[in-house]
Amino acid sequence: MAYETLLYEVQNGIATITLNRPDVLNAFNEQMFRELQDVLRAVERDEAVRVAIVTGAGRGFCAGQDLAEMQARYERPEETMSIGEHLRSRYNPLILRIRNTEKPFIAAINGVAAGAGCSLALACDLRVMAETASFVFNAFAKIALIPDSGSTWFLPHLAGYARAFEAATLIDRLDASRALAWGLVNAVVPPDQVMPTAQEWAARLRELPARAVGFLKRALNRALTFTLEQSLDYEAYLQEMAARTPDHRERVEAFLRRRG
Ligand code: T3D
Repeated sequence: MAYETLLYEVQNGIATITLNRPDVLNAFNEQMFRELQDVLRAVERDEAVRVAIVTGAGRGFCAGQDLAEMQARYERPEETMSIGEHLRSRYNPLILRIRNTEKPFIAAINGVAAGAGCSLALACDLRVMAETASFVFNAFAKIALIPDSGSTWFLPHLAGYARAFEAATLIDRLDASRALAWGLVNAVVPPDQVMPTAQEWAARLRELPARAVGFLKRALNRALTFTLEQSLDYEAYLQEMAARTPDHRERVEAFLRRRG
């Protein structure tokens, strides 16, 4: 299927989703929500897809909500939904789909990420960032909103409360080196190495047993809100299922064969 606001391709088990509205730094509009939901469903359902990469076309990763479209909504309030409804029906399902699918997502942050564009990056399981890229969390504050689409949750979990508060208020451009130091990204590389690095990670993830990676993702996500007791119990539950996969037995046998 051809999309207008994004590019989607699957090669050797790796899906690449490129947000493609470069003139507005890949800001989200209504069409992009529809198309993104569609490709996220495709990633989830297509058994050939093992890993997904999200990136942006041009010099930006994603500038968050398209402000021209937001303004247009305000000009015809009788026809459109409230901002709360907009978040619940557009952004939140995207974020939850990325977090809840068992397939790993990698954000290849090629350029600036602002507002909900930051949230999209933080929802992914791994992030590689260009050394020239930056996060603009205070884009929300600058238009008198609060961080949304998960940023009030992701930021303190990844960077701690004080840094989350600082990022959301005082920092105009959180550069790549600070993002790395704060644990917001896994690696910072020269701009021309962003996609190759994401692809290399994706290729390595693709070689791991898919169910085990999926169970890991579920366990780590739950651990963020669980007690130790709950995590121990959930690990035991998921491990039962992991141990029943053919991959587990085969890999144990293969290990022993190599030794024997
Ligand atoms: O609707 C709801 O449900 C609520 C959800 C809210 C979620 C949110 O994301 S709220 C936050 C929305 N995003 C922003 O406020 C970011 C606005 N953009 C910026 O602050 C800056 O553009 C950046 C810091 C991201 C980058 O700055 P810079 O100097 O590198 O680029 P620029 O010149 O400002 O932008 C380049 C073009 O992109 C420019 O268009 P032009 O002049 O070349 O024709 C600019 O207008 C356009 N652009 C950038 N961001 C947006 C945008 N157009 C529409 N919406 C944008 N968000």
